[in-house]
Amino acid sequence: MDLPNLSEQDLKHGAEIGRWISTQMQKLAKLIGKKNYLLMTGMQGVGKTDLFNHIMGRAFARDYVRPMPSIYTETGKLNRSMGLTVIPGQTSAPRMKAIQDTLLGKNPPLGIIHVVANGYATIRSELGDELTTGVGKSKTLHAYSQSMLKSEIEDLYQICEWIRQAHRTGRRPAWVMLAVTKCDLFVLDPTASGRYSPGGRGSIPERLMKLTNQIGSDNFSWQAANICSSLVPFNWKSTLIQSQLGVTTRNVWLRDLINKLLDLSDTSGESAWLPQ
Ligand SMILES: Nc1nc2c(ncn2[C@@H]2O[C@H](COP(=O)(O)OP(=O)(O)OP(=O)(O)O)[C@@H](O)[C@H]2O)c(=O)[nH]1
Ligand SMILES: [Mg+2]
Repeated sequence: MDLPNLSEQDLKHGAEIGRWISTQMQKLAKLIGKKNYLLMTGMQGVGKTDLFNHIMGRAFARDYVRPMPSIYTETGKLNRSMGLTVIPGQTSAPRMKAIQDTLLGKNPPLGIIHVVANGYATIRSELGDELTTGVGKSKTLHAYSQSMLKSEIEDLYQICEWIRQAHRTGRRPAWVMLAVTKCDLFVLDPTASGRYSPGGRGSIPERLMKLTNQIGSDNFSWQAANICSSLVPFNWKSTLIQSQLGVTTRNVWLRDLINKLLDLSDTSGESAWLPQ
């Protein structure tokens, strides 16, 4: 087989991706030994790590620093018998491969928490060229969020397809919790709830309904929950959106989400950390 002509830089980049895949796979291999876990998915910058840190209680530490883009899988325990694993939302192929391998592997998760953010996914300047290409070229917040919404739909469609395939050989994942995060930024937007709620009409609820019909409602269900984590402003170019919710609402929503996850996991008798 002829090897392609690779530059020094290509080789360095390839080695980085290779190391990433190998770490990912080692973590996934460990997971195979753990029977019960939930998987958190969602595209880059939607707020997975921040939500994970809030669910785990880590975000309530005084010295909590809001997350940078994740490179590695993040893992924790929802309670004594239920793990929680977050797959980083990098746009690259290794991320999709990690999700595919987890869902179609020997030990798929019991349920999926799929995080969406109504088009408010964050692009970080640390990622350099993302700001000058694709969605990064959007001139207005409206154009930016429309583009991000389109990506959210594509992302969920792919995951739905893998869930369907996973059910050909087993019964997991048994449910999807659509975590509609960053709600503090769009709580007053009347179109947002219809976009995600089970009774709503939009590509996302329609795709999840279709998935339920494909798999059968005895074996699969989905629901949506409004949620938020760090209550910080969002800005795109010259438009700034302020956070419109307080910590009390945030904590109530968070507690409700944790309880729902425990109920769905059928481990509600055991107490997890709960915000007051
Ligand atoms: N206003 C507001 N900002 C949030 C919320 N959740 C997350 N953010 C911010 O959104 C940015 C991205 O959050 P992350 O949790 O790092 O996103 P991620 O999905 O883990 O991103 P990757 O690691 O790149 O996949 C951070 O600056 C967060 O502080 C939220 O509920 N409300
Ligand atoms: Mg992250």
